[in-house]
Amino acid sequence: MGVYFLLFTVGLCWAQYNPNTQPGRTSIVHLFEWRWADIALECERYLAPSGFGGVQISPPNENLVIADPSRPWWERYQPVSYKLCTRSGNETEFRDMVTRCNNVGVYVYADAVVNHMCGGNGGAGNHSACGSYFNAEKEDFPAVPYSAWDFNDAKCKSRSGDIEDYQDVPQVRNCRLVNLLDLALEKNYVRSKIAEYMNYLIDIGVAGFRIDAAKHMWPGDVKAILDELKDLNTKWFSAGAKPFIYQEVIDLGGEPITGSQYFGNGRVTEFKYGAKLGTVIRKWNGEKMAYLKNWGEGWGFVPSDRALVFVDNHDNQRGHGAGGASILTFWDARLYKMAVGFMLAHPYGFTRVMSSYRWPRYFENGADVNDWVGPPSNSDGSTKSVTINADTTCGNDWVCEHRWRQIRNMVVFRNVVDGQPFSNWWDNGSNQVAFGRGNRGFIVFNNDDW
Ligand code: AAO
Repeated sequence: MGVYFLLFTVGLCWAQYNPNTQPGRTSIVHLFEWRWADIALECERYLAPSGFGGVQISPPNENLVIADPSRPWWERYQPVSYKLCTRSGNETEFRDMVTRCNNVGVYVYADAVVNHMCGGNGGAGNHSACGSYFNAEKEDFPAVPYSAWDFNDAKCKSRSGDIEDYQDVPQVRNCRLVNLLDLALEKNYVRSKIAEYMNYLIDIGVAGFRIDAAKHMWPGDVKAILDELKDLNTKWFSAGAKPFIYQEVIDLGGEPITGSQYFGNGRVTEFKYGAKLGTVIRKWNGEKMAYLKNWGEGWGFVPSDRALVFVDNHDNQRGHGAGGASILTFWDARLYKMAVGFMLAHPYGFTRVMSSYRWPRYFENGADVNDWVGPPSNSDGSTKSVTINADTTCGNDWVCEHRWRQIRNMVVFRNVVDGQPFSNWWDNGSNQVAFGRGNRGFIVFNNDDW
């Protein structure tokens, strides 16, 4: 009895940190901007047989359709309602995707954009993805419904109403992130509308959530919403399973808001990971792979069981968000494979592989002027399907890093060595390193030019 009770309490405490992936499946992949129909196919034909544990999807709720620039990827981060209707697909297609992925043991993690609605200037020339009426100037979103009472304007103390100073905690959490209408999450009504949306996704069968812009919400407000969430759908998950939660908190040090403030709610995205690993693999600032011997908490990262890690994400692969120039992406394919290989071989954190599309990257004065370009699309604005070439790579400008042979094989490696200790480190004092994972795996890296 006593033992049962202990197990039960421990189980509850750890719930939201557990990715809910099937045993022996240790990574998820972000299929950025993919259509639901393509994700369903990819779960069945590739992700399940290759041992991927799950998929992070782009925000599934109705967004602002932006005309200028034309259909940027970031329009998906401007909610208009919680209807499941985007250029990735409608609700029928969403349900079909979740069912088919779940049925082959590959689970779905939704990107939850709940800190805000669309930009305050969201009217001019723009409409909503599924025709829901809204008026951004009046903060009127009848399809939820939210009205001006449900936003934070009165609480924000910055001059412009936007976040101007990341050293000012109330400002970061009460003001508008790049002019996005900031929801008043201390209101029970707003919390309940968000929980209702997330519970709708849970009922359909999702396994967890990336919480977008968590840094811009008070940890207690996030907790209040999470406390209203249901357990996962028992059609696919064991009774009492909680949604996996990972919160997007950019903490590179130097700001008063830290990742650790959010541990009570779930895991956090560890942005230092990709920034530092990129610096090491690029050999910038005198860094070398030999220094990776104490990679993980030894580098000042959050505890391993609180970390969601990645080499690049949809923001910093194109200069948004944070991490800077050191971030490695598919554009630097050789170094990128080494970085992703290291991440997947090393036991630290829960790993997310990025899967991107190619865009016409073009630098002017050090900045990519095409950082806004949306997914490969047809002339009517619809997203192109992901075609598969004879050699298993993807067509139509989908990069499909997760299908790169070295990356796919390292996803398998991580599954095989799951639970085994980091062991037998060797290095040459420079950029040749090797280590084992118990008696199950051993890996060698040579990033010296000899
Ligand atoms: C678009 C337009 C805006 C327009 C707005 C509304 O670009 O001009 O005002 O619409 O009409 C994405 C895009 C945005 C886009 C938005 C909505 O990236 O460009 O705005 O959709 O369509 C902060 C947040 C973080 C956020 C990141 C982009 O903390 O949450 O900015 N990421 C998520 C998503 C992202 C999305 C949103 C949130 C919004 O992943 O795709 O935006 O839903 C510092 C802070 C970070 C801060 C960065 C960037 O970082 O620490 O918290 O991230 O600045 O502002 C060094 C420092 C590092 C610092 C960095 C950059 O590295 O060490 O700490 O420099 O200064």
